[in-house]
Amino acid sequence: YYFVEKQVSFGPRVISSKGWQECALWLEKKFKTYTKNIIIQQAPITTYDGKNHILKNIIASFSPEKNNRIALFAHWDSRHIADHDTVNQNSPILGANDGGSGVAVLLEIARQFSNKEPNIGVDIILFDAEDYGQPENSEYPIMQDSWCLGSQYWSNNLHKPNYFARYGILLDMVGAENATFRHEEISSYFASPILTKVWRKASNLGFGNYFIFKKAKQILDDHYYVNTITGIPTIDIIEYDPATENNFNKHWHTHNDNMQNINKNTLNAVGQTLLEVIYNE
Ligand code: AHN
Ligand code: ZN
Repeated sequence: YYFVEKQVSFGPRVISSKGWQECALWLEKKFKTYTKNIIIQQAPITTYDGKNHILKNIIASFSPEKNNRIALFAHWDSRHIADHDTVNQNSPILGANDGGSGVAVLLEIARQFSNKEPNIGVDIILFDAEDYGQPENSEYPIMQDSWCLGSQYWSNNLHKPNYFARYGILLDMVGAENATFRHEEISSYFASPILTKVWRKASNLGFGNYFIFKKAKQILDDHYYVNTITGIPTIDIIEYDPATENNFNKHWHTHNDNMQNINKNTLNAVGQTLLEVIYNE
């Protein structure tokens, strides 16, 4: 919870902004207290609005010498607009849940690993520029693959030659009260056994109210590029809300995606489940 709060304290983390720069430095510094194996991947990108930036993917590795490894992913940027809000659509959002929550859980997992190393190697990979996708009402020409620029870059330019992981887990919007996570279609297609493993573990731990054995329609997210480009079977743990029109969290891409949208029990359910999965590998 504190790690979400800290990220949000920098303000919106939109690529090239002051909040983004300061948060990147803090993330790097924080990860360095948990492992000495940090890689910052930088690359030029052009977004759908014709702007040029240098993206930063932040990678923290545990037991980098081990061949038997898994990868954990989240995006650390926040959206540059509030295109699903009714007010102030042109100002950037805090992204406490959308961005902050996944990173926070992975920071806590890194902190745990610094006390007790798992048997397998683990790479924690924070993608930049996931959320700079082209809005539906955009006046710019349609740009293909405008979302998930950091994961596209990493998938095409792995941080180590011949890098491979047995499987990957992406966290996206894992912090809201009473969130539910379902078997999303792309995850099922590429990594069904991993879904089963994680959801079973969650049930055994008493988190069956969060991890539900039901299907959800496909979501274009970072795991799509990881699966299709790298071949690392990767699932997406992402909130599915049957009550909203888009089935995302009700505060998705609005200014209400702030600390009030964050719940400690949900963060705990996700973090504890991942730790149990990883320490049992
Ligand atoms: C689309 O809206 C196309 N994908 C959702 C990916 C996303 C945005 N996750 C968080 N913010
Ligand atoms: Zn988003």
